[in-house]
Amino acid sequence: MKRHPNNPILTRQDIPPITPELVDVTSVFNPGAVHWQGEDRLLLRVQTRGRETRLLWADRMDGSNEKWNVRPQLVSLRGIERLPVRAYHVYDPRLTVLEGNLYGVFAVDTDVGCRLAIGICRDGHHFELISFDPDGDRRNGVLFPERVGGRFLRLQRPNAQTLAGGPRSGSQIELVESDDLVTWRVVGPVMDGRWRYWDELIGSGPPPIRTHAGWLHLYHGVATHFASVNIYQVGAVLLDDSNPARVIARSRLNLLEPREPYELTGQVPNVVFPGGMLVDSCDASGVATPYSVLRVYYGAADTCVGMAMTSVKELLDACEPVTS
Ligand code: BMA
Repeated sequence: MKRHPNNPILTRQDIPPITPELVDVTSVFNPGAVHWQGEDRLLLRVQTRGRETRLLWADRMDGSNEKWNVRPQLVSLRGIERLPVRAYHVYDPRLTVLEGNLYGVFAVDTDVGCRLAIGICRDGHHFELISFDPDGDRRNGVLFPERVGGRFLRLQRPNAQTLAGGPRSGSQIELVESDDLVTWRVVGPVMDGRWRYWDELIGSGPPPIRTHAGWLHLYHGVATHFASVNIYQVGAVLLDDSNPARVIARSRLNLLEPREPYELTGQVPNVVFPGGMLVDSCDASGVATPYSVLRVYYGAADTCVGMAMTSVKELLDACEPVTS
């Protein structure tokens, strides 16, 4: 993947003050991305000096320079305040347009662990809560952009492991399905981390996109280096078109790793964390072609936002067949 020359494309200096909520913020990172009603948008995770999490929209200002205008209005996930558990942080949004509606899948930090929530954006700004996992510690939930076999599908990562220092993570991505986007049942495991290599712990990146070869999906992998340091990188996987629980091919190498100073140093060092991807063009049936250009938006060191470009062909070429 090729980093944009203007990286990092968004830093804390780009966040407009919203008194008293957002003044002199600490960081902006891990955005979701979407092409919605003719416009490109990012949904930014912003952290205050109180380590509170806020969400803000950014609208693209021009085609190629990666200049974004951050809206000076907080984004809410309405309904979260009515839950029986207290939600402290709503973060790492993944955005999907599905049957004409814009949805966000959010990680929610609560007293009882991390939960996945889905919101629908009806007014173009805020989200309304439509689904909240009552139990099960999970993160990195992403909705498929269409039904498969008549069902809605989501990838997610159960947090089954505790990292040195406390945070819960996991080494398996699983597929779940739903008839109504509200309640979800497990279909089965999709892929596991590869212990001792770049992707020991894993989690979905941006929502998968449909190509003629299958569902193309970016994920993040964490190398734990014998619990001495966590290095977050990006790789790709190709899932079967009609049975996305089946992996067809997967990248052996990572395709983006922390190398630039703003990725190596920051609040959490050595992190590139992909959450959003914009596809420049699709064919007449809405399927990405080999030459579709992909813009990948990622959090760098939990401090700022970077963009790296690639194409469907480059990602497919990087994936090696998986036999099982
Ligand atoms: C993960 C999540 C991400 C974060 C990453 C690196 O577990 O918390 O939001 O970017 O760790 O700190």
